[in-house]
Amino acid sequence: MEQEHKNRIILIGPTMSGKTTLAQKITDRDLLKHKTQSLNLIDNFIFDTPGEYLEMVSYRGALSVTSADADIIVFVQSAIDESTALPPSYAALFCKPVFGVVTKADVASESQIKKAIEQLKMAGAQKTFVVSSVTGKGIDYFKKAIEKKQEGAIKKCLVK
Ligand SMILES: Nc1nc2c(ncn2[C@@H]2O[C@H](COP(=O)(O)OP(=O)(O)O)[C@@H](O)[C@H]2O)c(=O)[nH]1
Ligand SMILES: [Mg+2]
Repeated sequence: MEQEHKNRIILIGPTMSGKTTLAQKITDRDLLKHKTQSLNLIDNFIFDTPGEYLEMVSYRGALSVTSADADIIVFVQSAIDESTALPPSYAALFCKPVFGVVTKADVASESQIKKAIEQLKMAGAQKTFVVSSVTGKGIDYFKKAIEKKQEGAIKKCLVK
């Protein structure tokens, strides 16, 4: 029988996009304040990754390998970051549900948030969320979404 377990997520996004702070907020944990240097599995359900794994193309393989152990891929984009390191249609590589999270909503304008959502959609995120890890806005909604069973997970990648 297949073992029931809590969905595991992997946070993927550039350096400073707010991945570690988001993981901290979701788990109510005080994580180390220093920069994320390596892959961390937090509370056995969140993979926090260094931004370099995305930014440096030669490291991207590490994200693909780790994503095999995740149930949901989560792209993270800061609303106040003009650029994005997420390649167009990046989600297609994972063959799994891909969510997108816009962080830093507390310090962003409506148009910045809108642009960040667009960037996540361009990267292939199927569902998007807007949060602030400072005020807690949107965090509970996002937490509930990742706890849901991901039935009929996206299998588009299997179709040639
Ligand atoms: N205002 C605001 N700052 C945030 C938020 N999330 C993260 N930050 C700040 O953004 C910086 C980078 O966050 P961090 O979680 O280390 O990013 P990471 O490199 O993606 O792990 C830190 O100074 C955080 O305090 C947020 O929702 N709002
Ligand atoms: Mg980090």
